[in-house]
Amino acid sequence: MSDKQRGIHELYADDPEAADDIVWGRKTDPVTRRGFLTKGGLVAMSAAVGASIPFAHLMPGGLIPAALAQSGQPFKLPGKEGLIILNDRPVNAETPAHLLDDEITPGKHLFVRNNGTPPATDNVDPDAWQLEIGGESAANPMTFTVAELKERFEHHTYQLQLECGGNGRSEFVPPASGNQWSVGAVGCPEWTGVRLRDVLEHAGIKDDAVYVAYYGADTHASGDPAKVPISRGVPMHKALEDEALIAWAMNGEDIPHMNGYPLRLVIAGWPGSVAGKWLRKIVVRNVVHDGPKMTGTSYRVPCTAVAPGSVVPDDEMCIIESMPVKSLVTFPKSGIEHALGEKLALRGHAWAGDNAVDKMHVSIDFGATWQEANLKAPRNRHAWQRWTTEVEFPQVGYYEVWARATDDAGRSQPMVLPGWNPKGYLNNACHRIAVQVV
Ligand SMILES: Nc1nc2c(c(=O)[nH]1)N[C@H]1C(S)=C(S)[C@@H](COP(=O)(O)O)O[C@H]1N2
Ligand SMILES: [Mo]
Repeated sequence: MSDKQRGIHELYADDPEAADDIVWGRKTDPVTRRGFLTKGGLVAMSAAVGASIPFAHLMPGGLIPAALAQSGQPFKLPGKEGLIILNDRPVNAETPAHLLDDEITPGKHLFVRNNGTPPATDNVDPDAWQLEIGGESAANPMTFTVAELKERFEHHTYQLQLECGGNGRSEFVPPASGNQWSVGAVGCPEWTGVRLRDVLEHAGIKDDAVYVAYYGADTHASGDPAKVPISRGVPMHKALEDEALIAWAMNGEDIPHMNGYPLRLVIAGWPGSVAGKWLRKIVVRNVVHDGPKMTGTSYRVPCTAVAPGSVVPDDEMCIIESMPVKSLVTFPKSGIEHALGEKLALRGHAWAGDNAVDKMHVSIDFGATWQEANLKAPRNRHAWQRWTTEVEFPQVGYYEVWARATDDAGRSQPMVLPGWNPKGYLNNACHRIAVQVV
């Protein structure tokens, strides 16, 4: 796994043909070294360079289009726009804060966090896709097609926020291994599906049930078919809440392939890792689920604060549940120039795991004074909340706008990095942007 952000050159430097496959789905002919673009790959590359490519069939495999190589612009994953690729195998990509400005995150701007290799697009047939319900605490194990789920259970639509537990990891000192997310492993699209609760109750939940977990159709990065890349879960009370969905649609359309097509769990407010993509199987467990990435330092943090760099005994590590209060400045983009004497309009989103956000403040003087911003109610529980305000600058120069949310339990975001933990989870320090007043 790479330690820093990967630009297109670095990605191609390692293994240009693998990079080609990841970015465009382009395969290289072993004899002629010509690249073969799939139709979708050609569309993606054309969109990225800004025009159709008449001689695409003559382009060598592994070649970075000069339009991208020279502009240094972030390159494109099919179906995604403006994302920054942090790792190529598996693909992980985050969204720059200013591209998260929409109230409802469009599919092209939703981050991608893969622990293994997604099922190949050609192998996903939504009509044949089956979801199995099992586990020792499911009274009547059963299987549903997507069509059966849609027919048998009531449909629900909620705007639900997903945030990777490691969002913000890049700031930890000493550094934590894993994808070096800055602030963009978060998004809040609108999801449509059936309630996990309705499906589980249909299958029958035994009295001894304590946990619900998932298995997806992705495969382990090692290629070993016996290994599962990730299988996580939540306690019953979280699995049975109204907003926990088995979803087939995002923003009224099919879920993007990289985000779990054709079926995924959406369980909001907890680390995104509980929201299983390419959903194949749900298990009702009579123990706390023990699948890959449930144990050790994965999605677990010291139960009480430890000194940075400590080795924490296993029995002093606790599974992350609700994510902490956090916010983003999504407008303007960091680094803008702004004219002295004009008010600067600011806006962003704030969220607080299972809680709601109660207050939002901004500062232009490195946190010495704070001004309260307007804050909207969420569309529904577990949706992020829009905040807006205006600030005025006293003279020309370099400023930072800092944003700080407070949840309904009175907890605020810290200004600096919160509690260190071995894998760098739960960094909810204030987001800041640079403004040059001229
Ligand atoms: N099957 C499967 N589900 C998964 C993952 C995965 O690798 N495989 N990654 C998880 C993690 S760690 C996160 S943060 C979210 C990310 O969802 P997204 O890629 O749609 O943004 O999916 C979760 N569900
Ligand atoms: Mo994650």
